[in-house]
Order: sequence, then C-alpha cells, then structure tokens
Amino acid sequence: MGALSLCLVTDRDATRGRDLVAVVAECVEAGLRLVQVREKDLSAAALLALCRPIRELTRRAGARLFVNSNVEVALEVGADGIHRPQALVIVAEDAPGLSVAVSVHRPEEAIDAQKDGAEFVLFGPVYDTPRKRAFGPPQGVLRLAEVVRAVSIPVFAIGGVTPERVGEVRATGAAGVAVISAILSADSPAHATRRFLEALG
Ligand code: TZP
Repeated sequence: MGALSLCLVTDRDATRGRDLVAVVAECVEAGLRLVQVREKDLSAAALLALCRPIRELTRRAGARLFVNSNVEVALEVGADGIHRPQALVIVAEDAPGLSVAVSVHRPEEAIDAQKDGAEFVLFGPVYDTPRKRAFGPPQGVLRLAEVVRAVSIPVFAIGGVTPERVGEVRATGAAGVAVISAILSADSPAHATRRFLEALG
C-alpha cells in the first residue's frame, strides 16, 4: 500500500499548541497520504471549517481524507471517506460515494465491518496509550494478528504505535498503522512522518 499504509488521525489538542492544519500540511509535504479528521467534540460548522483547508491540501497532494462520524460534513467537504466508530451505524445509503473505514475491537467486529462493505478497519489499542487506558489494557499484537487473519480487507493497528513498533506490527500481516501522538506531538511532525514511512517501507 506504500504511503497509504500510514494514517494520521487528528486531535487538535495533541499538537503542543501548533495549528492543526499547518501540522497536517507539513506531514502531507513529508509524504503522508491518508488523514482521518477525528475531532468529535466540534460542532458540524466548526468541523466543516476545519476540514475545508485540510481537504484543499490533501487534494493538492493526492492524499485521501476521511472524516470521523459526521457523514454530512464528509459529503459537504468532498472527503474520500467516512470513518465509523464502532458505536455508530452508517449504512451505504447514508454515505453515497464515500468509502467507509471502521474502528473494531474484536475479530467478529472486523468480519461484520467487512460484510458491511468497509474498505479497511482500524484495530486497537494495540499498545498502551493514555487515550484509551480507561477502557482497559491494550490488546497486543497477538490479538491484532487474529483480526488480520479474520478478514481479507486491510487492517491498521492503532494505539501507542511508534516507528520502532512498525516492524512488529507488520509481522502480524497488518496493512498499516494509524497514529495520533507519535506524529502530532513530535518535535517535528514532518520528521516523524518520514520515519514512519521509512519503517513501513
Ligand atoms: N483508537 C484506538 S487507540 C486510539 C484510538 C483513537 C488512540 C491512538 O492514539 P495514539 O496517540 O496514537 O496512541
């Protein structure tokens, strides 16, 4: 999958005060080709306002854009896809023309997502991440391997993924990794992006 094996997932509070659009721009400049805007607390209007410049810069670079949860915003901004959290039901008719990616936590959920026509799934948290500690311990790479074996669509590992962990993740057969902190909170998000892309090969 090349550069499409790295998905940057946004969190505007994770940029250490830097402007999120500027950070995404520098990552795209560094080779990033897949972005999921995940800003669940924003109103639809604010989400749309954030997605517009990200759509502009991703389109210019030929990068794909997925919007988390909000189909209307995804359609309005001309996103490539919608990212569906497990709790949300989005059927194909709700999202005409959009690819669908789904967050999953068990092999059965991945199988369901595949049946529903998902293009790819995100599985996690694979490693410890402060963002998900409230939900219990991380799932680990053995569980990741189970999910990979259960479906034929690409599986991305999410949760505590760093460039150093990419080798172990890829050994499971996972197609790629999805990342928040290790890119957005890095001293240089562009450098971190390049390190992930090098590790992914
Ligand atoms: N879903 C599972 S783990 C996670 C999400 C959104 C958080 C990933 O964040 P980080 O900073 O890359 O560990």
